[in-house]
Amino acid sequence: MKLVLGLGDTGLSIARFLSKQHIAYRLADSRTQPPFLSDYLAESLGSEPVLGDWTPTLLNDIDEVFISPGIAQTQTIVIWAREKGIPVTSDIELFSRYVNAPIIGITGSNGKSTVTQLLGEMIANEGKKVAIGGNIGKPALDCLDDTIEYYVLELSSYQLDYTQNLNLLAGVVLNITPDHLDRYASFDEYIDSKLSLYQYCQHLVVNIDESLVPKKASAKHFGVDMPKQPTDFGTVTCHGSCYFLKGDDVLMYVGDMQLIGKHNVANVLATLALGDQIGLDTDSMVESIKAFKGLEHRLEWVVKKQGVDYYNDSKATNVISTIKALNALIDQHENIVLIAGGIAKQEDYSPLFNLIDKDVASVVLIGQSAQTLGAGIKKSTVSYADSMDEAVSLASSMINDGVVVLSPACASFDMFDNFEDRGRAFKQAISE
Ligand code: UMA
Ligand code: ADP
Repeated sequence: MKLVLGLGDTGLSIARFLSKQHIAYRLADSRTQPPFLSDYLAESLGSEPVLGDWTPTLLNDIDEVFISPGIAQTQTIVIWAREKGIPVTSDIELFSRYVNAPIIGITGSNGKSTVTQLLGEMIANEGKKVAIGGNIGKPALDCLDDTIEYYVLELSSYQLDYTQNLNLLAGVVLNITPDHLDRYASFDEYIDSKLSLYQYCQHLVVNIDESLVPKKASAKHFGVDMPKQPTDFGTVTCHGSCYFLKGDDVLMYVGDMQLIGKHNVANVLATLALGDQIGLDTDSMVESIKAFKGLEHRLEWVVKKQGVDYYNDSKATNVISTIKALNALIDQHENIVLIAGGIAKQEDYSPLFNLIDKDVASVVLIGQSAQTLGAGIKKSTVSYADSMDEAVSLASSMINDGVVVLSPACASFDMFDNFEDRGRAFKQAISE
């Protein structure tokens, strides 16, 4: 019998899949009210789930554990299973055992969802049937369908940690910066987790600007400078205008894409390199880039109101993503008011504080880290708010023309269900 751990999106998708395959399983969740309990019961998927603290008896008669990515490897149930020699497997590996179309895997600390979505749109633009899933939101097993020609999967380090076998047609580790350090014993362990993706790839895509990713002779490279090989992707700036290049060939004017910021230039280059590795047509990829509006909550332009542009970057949950967002906006606007805060991660916030002190007029801080973050900002004006409504109202009162951006550099769970909920609260507050 199998043991399914967790009854969130992943656990529910595994339960549905195993039930369909008539594979016997027990399901357990350490929470007494897991998110999808009512769906699981309503669909009569399996036996009564075991809820509450993990117990060793959960492993009786079990030959494999299928685990949700949110359950850390340090949890007792994982330790007990490993002591008994029972394999602990991700939904991604289970998916790969049944899939019969090529998979492209995308990981990295930031930019995964943007690259996953854009690559999916490029493949669809060539008239191919494509499914987009994984950490981006739709569990991989929910995407399984015999008519699909390509799967594009966003893979988190948590999913990679529980994966031992996977066959990827192509894959990329976009970048590596400190994140999720509460889950890893060291930054090196997190780096190894991300880099593990490459061992599963037939075709590799490597970011030459990322020093933590080893260069590989067989890989296709991308980076913001002029490409060194005719098959690599990069950019060139000519009379102040920047262009995407493949080798020496000019593909398009960077200003023709709707996304903003240098980080998105890197994301687009990575996507071009992946598309090229799987044989997509260059002109068609360029069309897709021009049409791509970006994803909600990622430096998303919301509205211009009384001379102020509002941007929702709620997905920025770490320092580097907020730095990238600010740099993109600083390039275009003089006055910036930043709304940030939430649950701070175990990382060094000083590069963000320095950038704020240099280029951001005012900051409004929310959430449990507000006072700690406020103490690090020395020059810019700092205000505090207890709710998103108050934060937006304060921010709007501070500026007549320029930008108000929500880019928290923190997780959202102290005040919101998730980053989407936080982004929606921001947009709602603006509309009021
Ligand atoms: N949990 C328990 N007990 C359990 C099971 C889970 O306490 O028995 C807790 C976990 O510790 C965690 C939370 O519940 O805090 C949710 O974990 P989960 O694994 O049940 O989450 P799912 O609903 O299955 O969603 C997961 C991904 N979540 C995580 O990795 C935390 C989703 O990524 C992903 O979209 C979904 O699978 C489909 O593949 C979200 C995420 O935040 C967006 N990912 C992290 C990120 O992007 O930074 C890695
Ligand atoms: P992920 O799925 O890895 O979290 P997203 O594409 O959803 O990545 O973007 C998350 C956040 O990170 C956004 O707020 C965005 O502004 C920022 N970001 C996107 N791409 C990059 C990048 N290449 N480097 C740094 N930050 C980025």
